[in-house]
Amino acid sequence: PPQLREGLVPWPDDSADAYRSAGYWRDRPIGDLVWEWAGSFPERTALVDGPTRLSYPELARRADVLAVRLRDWGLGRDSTIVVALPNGWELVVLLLACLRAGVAPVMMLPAHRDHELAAIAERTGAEAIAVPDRLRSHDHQAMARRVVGRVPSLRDVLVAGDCADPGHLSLRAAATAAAGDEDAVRKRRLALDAEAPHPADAAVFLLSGGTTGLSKVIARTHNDYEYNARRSGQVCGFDGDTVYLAALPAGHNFPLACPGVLGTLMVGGRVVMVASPSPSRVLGTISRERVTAVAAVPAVLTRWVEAAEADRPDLSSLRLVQIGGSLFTPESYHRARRALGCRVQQVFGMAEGLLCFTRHTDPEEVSASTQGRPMSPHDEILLVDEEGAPVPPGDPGELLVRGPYTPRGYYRAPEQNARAFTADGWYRTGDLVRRDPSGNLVVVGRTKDVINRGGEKISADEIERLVQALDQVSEVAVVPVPDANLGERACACVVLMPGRTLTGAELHDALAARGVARYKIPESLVVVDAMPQTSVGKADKKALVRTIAPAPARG
Ligand code: J2J
Repeated sequence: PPQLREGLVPWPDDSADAYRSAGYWRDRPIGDLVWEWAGSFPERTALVDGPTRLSYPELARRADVLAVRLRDWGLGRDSTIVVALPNGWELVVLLLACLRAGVAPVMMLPAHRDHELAAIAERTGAEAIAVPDRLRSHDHQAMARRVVGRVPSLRDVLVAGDCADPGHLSLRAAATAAAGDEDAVRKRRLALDAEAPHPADAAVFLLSGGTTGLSKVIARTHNDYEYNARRSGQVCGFDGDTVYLAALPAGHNFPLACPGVLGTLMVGGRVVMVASPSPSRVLGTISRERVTAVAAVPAVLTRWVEAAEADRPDLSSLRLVQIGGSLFTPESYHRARRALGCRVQQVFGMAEGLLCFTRHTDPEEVSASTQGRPMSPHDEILLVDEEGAPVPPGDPGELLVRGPYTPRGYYRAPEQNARAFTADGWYRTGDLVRRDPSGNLVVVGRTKDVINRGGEKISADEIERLVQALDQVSEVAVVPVPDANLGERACACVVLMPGRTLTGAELHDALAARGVARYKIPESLVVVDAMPQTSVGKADKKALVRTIAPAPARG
């Protein structure tokens, strides 16, 4: 039997047994399902990307052809590849090929740059990196080449799109190579089945929103991630008539499997991929492809709602808009309901596992003002105070969670695990939550030091380390400031070295030159004479936030 990767933190046996006997864990690699879908839905379209339309059997054939090619390229059951592709059919075929071959993809974003790609490739020991050719004037191939030069484990660059460098491998050519006759297809399938990965092994790696400078990676196993997609599909009413639009970057857990792409394919629905969540692209695609379900973060949804109010596009096919990732107000909820004319579902989720959804049976008020409740009967949640003691009912507390799709530790990160997980395996979410009388959760704040920029999480510590390294800077603290469009954005507060200066533009250029993803670069800079300190001698971020964004005077 295949070995599990080292560095995974397994669930204890008694929990694993309980999840198996409840039918959550099925002990089948997700890649097995690809041919099951092809058998169950031989006539249906699985995937749409512009003019490309792939049936379920075609998707299965392409996944297998590419899986064998991955094997030829030396990638197998122990391998990891970094995937930083935009939404498109190549991303889905590569994901399924990886699941077939047992190669674990690290789901990253096309917005990531040298700094993030190198750190994650290093942490996971990735052997290859998959990138687009160019995107919005950025040369991803050249970037990938630089990253390969920096990270010893990295060997190959896989390119979706035009493969300019003869040393790089063309994903498109590999995935569209002829599958051969029925016999060839069957032989290939059997060969891959014979070397299927272990269902308790990592199926995909997801990035954590991150609270410390070291990037954390979450290993989601075949068992737990299949259940994640299947159960969320049940809760959200996905079925063969579902046409799911993947508009958020599919490297995110939400559009990938909550229920997302995987949850749609599992039930014979149709996935439509768009490479950008721009309102014109999204609303036009909804009308044209008769989309029934889509996920968004509040900052993105606001733009869709504004465009829908202005242009009155045909959204009659739409039945469900899922909204999650950052704070969503009841006002925004009601406005979206009116403008989109369909069900709006709040989702409070995390790449670490736990998913909470409002249900279609909930009263309107609950759907508008809560972030839902856990999807699995076996999700255990606990709200605790600063000492770790349970809070009285109705009071806010830090949310701790355990369950059948919430792993018990990060991958290869024992030190961080000691902090992020309790001794008995609870994951500390860093979210402050209260339970309302309906039993649903309301997110009221957080204890973790992150900036939630329109749903993208930025680790304050990670950016502080980068800014601290600049010669001009003596001390730095990165804090969230309110932003009308994004909810919040990052502000760097710095104490300068004597006689030095620093402008926002210089800070931006310095971090961009280090290959930091643009969304993580602080958009504002405040120079302070001295850093306010807490009683334990750390930067007092609450005081900083008060000084840079003074509360409006009450009249
Ligand atoms: C407030 N904060 C929220 C919400 C997540 C579905 C939906 C979202 C994510 C996600 C996801 C929130 N209101 N409705 O993976 O599958 C904040 C919390 C949480 C963190 C997780 C999914 N929904 N959040 O956002 O891993 O702080 O996942 O702990 O990116 O986002 O971030 P992430």
